Amino acid sequence: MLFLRFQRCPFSLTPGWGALTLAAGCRAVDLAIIGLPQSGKTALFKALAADHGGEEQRLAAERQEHVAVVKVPDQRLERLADMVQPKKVTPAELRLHDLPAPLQRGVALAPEHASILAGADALVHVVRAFRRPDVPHPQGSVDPHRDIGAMDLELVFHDLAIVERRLERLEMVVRSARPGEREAGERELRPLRRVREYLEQEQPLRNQPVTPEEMKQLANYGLLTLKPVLLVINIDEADVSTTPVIEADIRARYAAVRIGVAAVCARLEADLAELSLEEAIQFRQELGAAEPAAQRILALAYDVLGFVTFYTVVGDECRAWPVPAGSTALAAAGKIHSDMERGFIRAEAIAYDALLAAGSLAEARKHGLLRTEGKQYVVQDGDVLHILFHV
Ligand SMILES: Nc1nc2c(ncn2[C@@H]2O[C@H](COP(=O)(O)OP(=O)(O)OP(=O)(O)O)[C@@H](O)[C@H]2O)c(=O)[nH]1
Ligand SMILES: [Mg+2]
Repeated sequence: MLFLRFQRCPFSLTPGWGALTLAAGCRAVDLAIIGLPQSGKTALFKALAADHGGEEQRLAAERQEHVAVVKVPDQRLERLADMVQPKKVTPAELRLHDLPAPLQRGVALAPEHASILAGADALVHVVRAFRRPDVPHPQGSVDPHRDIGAMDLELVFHDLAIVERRLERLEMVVRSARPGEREAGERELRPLRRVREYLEQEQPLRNQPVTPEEMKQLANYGLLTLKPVLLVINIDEADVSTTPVIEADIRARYAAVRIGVAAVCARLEADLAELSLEEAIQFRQELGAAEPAAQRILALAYDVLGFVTFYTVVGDECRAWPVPAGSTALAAAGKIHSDMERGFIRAEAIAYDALLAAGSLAEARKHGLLRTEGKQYVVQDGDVLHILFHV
């Protein structure tokens, strides 16, 4: 049925396109929350996931679920929706994983936790800064800088073990390979040897000069220090009024490309997130607490991924799509639906600002503002795309 509709009308914005978009089976963007025992990982998870969500989220919390899908705050999408007035607005989503077990040298992770970590697009590292004598710190004292370094070292050792195991096996294969096959093995060995050097110097890989080609070769090993990280300093209730100062200090020390920084009192935010929005606003005022944190932290987590967002306005839906920076129009089409990738003809593209200035898609089209782009076009952040395809 869908097939016929697309064949007859591959070029127009029919509701059929919307139906296809909704059927998208694209991979979620995954964030794994890590940190020392009792640093506040679950509290942060609740703060980000509950979001004044009412009964459904309360039940999920009661079931002690450790996975939640949350929406990425997006002002551009809101403005686009104001303009288009669609029936449905679908923001980009992040899937949060609250990992119960800490990484510890010599302690094997349960396979399900290991695969969540390996598959995560970014890590959210919760660092304890709250003081509470009744919650003992595994190191005996509260020291965020020590803990940030210690976790990085755990991640480095984790990666080094993976790289050494792989190198050992590959070197054996290469030694006994025929000359023709040896070259392929050598190609795989090269980036592994290079990153081993960094790891042996206890350097996380996330900010080392790794070429895109090497990045591709290393992508399947699940190396944790290669992933971007958001450091979340979990501050004390008594310190919430100075959140921006604490955050600025930590940012000056640690923020970099692929390293984001936030300060938050996770337990307070988790408690507030369980209240209705009105009650939470009132409590916040009484406590002199900082701005609501969940939206800010989710936006920071999204930023650190280094993704670009493109938008589709199709049928009754305005939707935001995250794709890694540098993705082509063809990859963007595949993100929406595999049929769109398979039958890709071309894309019509307009920058978000230009569309807003034009006032509507129809006006933009009338004034020739929709560019025609091919498969290899590199999607720009804020592009509004219309994929034309034929299956
Ligand atoms: N005062 C204060 N207590 C907190 C804060 N965040 C967490 N806690 C408390 O610290 C304890 C541990 O918090 P969790 O969120 O369970 O920490 P976790 O990292 O998930 O712990 P594990 O999963 O056991 O490693 C709980 O008693 C929390 O109430 C905070 O921001 N302030
Ligand atoms: Mg926990």
